[in-house]
Amino acid sequence: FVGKSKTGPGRMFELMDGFLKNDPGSLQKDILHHVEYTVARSRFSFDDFEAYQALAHSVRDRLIERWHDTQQHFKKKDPKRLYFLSLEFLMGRSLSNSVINLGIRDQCAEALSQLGFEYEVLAEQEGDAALGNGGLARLSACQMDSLATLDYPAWGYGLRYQYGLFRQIILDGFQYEQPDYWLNFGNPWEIERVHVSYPVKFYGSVTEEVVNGKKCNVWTPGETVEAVAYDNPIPGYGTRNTINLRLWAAKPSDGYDIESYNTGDYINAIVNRQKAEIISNVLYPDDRSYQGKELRLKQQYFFVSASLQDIIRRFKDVHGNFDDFPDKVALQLNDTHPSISIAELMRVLLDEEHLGWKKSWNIVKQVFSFTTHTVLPQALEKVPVDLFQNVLPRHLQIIYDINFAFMEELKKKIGQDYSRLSRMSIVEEGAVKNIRVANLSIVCSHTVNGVSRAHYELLKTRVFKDFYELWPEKFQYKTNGVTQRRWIVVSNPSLCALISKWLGTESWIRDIDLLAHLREYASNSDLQQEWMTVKKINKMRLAEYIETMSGVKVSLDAMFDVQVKRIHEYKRQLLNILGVIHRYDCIKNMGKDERKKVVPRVCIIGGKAPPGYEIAKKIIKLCHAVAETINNDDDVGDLLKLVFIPDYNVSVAELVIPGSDLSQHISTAGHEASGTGSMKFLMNGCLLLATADGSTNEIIEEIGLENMFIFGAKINEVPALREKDSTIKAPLQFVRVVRMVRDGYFGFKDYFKSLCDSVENGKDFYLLGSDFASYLEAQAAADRAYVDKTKWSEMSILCTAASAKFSSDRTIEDYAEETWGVQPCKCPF
Ligand code: GPQ
Repeated sequence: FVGKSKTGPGRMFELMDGFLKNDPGSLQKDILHHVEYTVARSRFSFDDFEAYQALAHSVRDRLIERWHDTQQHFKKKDPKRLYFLSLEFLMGRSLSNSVINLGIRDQCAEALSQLGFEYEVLAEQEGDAALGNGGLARLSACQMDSLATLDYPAWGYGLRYQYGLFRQIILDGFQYEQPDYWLNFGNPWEIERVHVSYPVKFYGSVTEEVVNGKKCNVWTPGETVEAVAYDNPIPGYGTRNTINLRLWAAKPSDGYDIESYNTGDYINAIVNRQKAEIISNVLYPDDRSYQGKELRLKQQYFFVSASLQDIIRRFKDVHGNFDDFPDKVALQLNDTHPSISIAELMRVLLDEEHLGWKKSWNIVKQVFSFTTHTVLPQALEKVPVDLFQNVLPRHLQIIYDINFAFMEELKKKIGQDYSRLSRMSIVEEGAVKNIRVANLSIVCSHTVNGVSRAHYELLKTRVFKDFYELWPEKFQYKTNGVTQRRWIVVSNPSLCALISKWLGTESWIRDIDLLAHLREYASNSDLQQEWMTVKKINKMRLAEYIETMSGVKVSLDAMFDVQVKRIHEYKRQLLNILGVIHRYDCIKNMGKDERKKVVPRVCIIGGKAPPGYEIAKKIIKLCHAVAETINNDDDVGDLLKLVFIPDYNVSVAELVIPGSDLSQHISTAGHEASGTGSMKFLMNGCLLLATADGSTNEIIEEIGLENMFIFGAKINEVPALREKDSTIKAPLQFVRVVRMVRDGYFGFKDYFKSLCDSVENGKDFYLLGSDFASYLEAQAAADRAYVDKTKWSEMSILCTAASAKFSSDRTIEDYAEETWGVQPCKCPF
């Protein structure tokens, strides 16, 4: 930056007065500047929210500097870039995370305190960015943090929904959904790029034409919508690298419809243009059940088309032809949601770049990698062919051509095995013809990843068995991970300080393997005492929150037992509630002396039910009905409380997880692809009560069965148990607690009938009955362990020490090396 020209970057830099400074005094000046000129409030009078806005803008300025330098550096080096395509990113709040990653938290706190504000109070002013549903979306967010921290030249691409995931309102114990118009109060973390915009086309028809003496398919689209970029800087920790999450918003296109103007229908013409914005209006709240809706397909194509135009433009800025494309571009498909990008890239190379089929296909099959996040068949997307034909006629043709070539190749390998051919075909035949998006993704990607080892085994042996047998080398797994920056440093500052004190360094925040050294002190009574003090502080925060949200006073001496995640039958929140009823029933039947031995519990459940999922909504109501009975029973008092935490989201998780003693991950074995909540609890020294499902198997390897409470059928036992289910009887305790619900002990007898039916009379698909006895045993073991405070604190320390493997830093390094082939590209400070 030491240019000599008066107008060159050097002079510019001088005028800027160099980079922004991070001492409290400079921060204070910047904050006041933003109060006055950005927020436009007088410096004599501004409230907490306005102070938050000014602080956020001061932090954003620092992000922008780093973001510019990073992009400049990437441009200069032109490394292979990773493009992470995802329809969902669950970022939560940005302020607290940014100040940690920029290393300016304490300076900000000091600057604010001199101005009469408290940093923590301001951080609470920020609403969540909830552009995603659950685990899948939060995983994208954790991975972006790791990509930035590890200096990878990566971009995230997604949709800028105006309405994020609905807010959950509980009235009389029932869930209601309220729109989350999150942009209401502005969003200082995004930068609108009015000049970065691309037309995205839909509908229309395809005709065969001769262009330059060659037969071509020409798509004449029927609608054009403009995609405008909104950039969200993602800072790395302990590095200058700040990468970009580019989200697209739909705007009416500049081209106008002459027809309607000619008819003089000016008002309607404008109204119709406005309809374009619908595409990016709202996030679909039902993950795991694909509905085949037109709007969903349009959302998918919209963000994919804009992203690819952007990626190809960036590539072409530097490269004259497409030969190097696979060496410079890695496209990661986060589940099948962005998979239409396969057909889109093929279309661009064929119809716009005129590379011919062979060359185009050769490029396409080298750039895509696909990660699947489920084992549930209903979550595998299938798009009705009629819908496809209408919305994206040219893409459908291309998919048919890809499928034809694939079927021919397959026939050569396996012969005329028609049932296998039809199972593997991208096109599902039947009354309604469908495109199987997962099959398309597997056929066209160089790598298919599962999200845990157990998931990988299921992919190989069940879900994608045919494909595994054909291409075993394509299949891999990268066990999920979460970022310790958000899940320890941001959300549990006291634990963070304690860990750094005992390890004698803060390096573990970047180099997570160092955490394992905590093992050496796990039995040290000083550490144990300090550790449990930190837990107590976090339990206090959580108890206050519970009292404000639900009016229930809970005892800090009780074990805080938590299950927070989306409500789904396979996750078995119902098993948890039935377990609570059993505990209640036991206490009620105990004599005075027996009661003295009871370990007091606060059972905490939280999570949203997809709006159309009846049974999930009934589970929420049951939780409230049971809580009402138990919490108002003076006979039970502090021995047992049940609370439902409403509107569970990322910021609520940041409060709940550090304050938990025990957490439950109790899906029917073989149903949770990985699970990532467990990893956040583990990092925070919370013991796990879990089934041997998803990534739990790998957690067991890290920490040992003796430090966890594992129960229930194993993955390979489940199919046989299902067969047997109608003949074997569920244990008596199970029959009894279900009967209590059925008989109206907690009211709402008719309403709960179908819920009871779903686990009885041979219909217990998720095996609550057959796992019940072993669940209760695991709970009893947790009670026994909790009584021995020394033992419990040692186990808690061991949990954190064993969590290193489950950092998203490890996941991302594995992806970079084994799947994407990208190298770090560190921006000099
Ligand atoms: N997951 Cl398919 C979601 O959160 N939403 C989805 O639509 C699908 C998967 C979860 C999955 O259930 C968890 O087991 C994983 O840990 C998580 O994705 C991230 O891979």
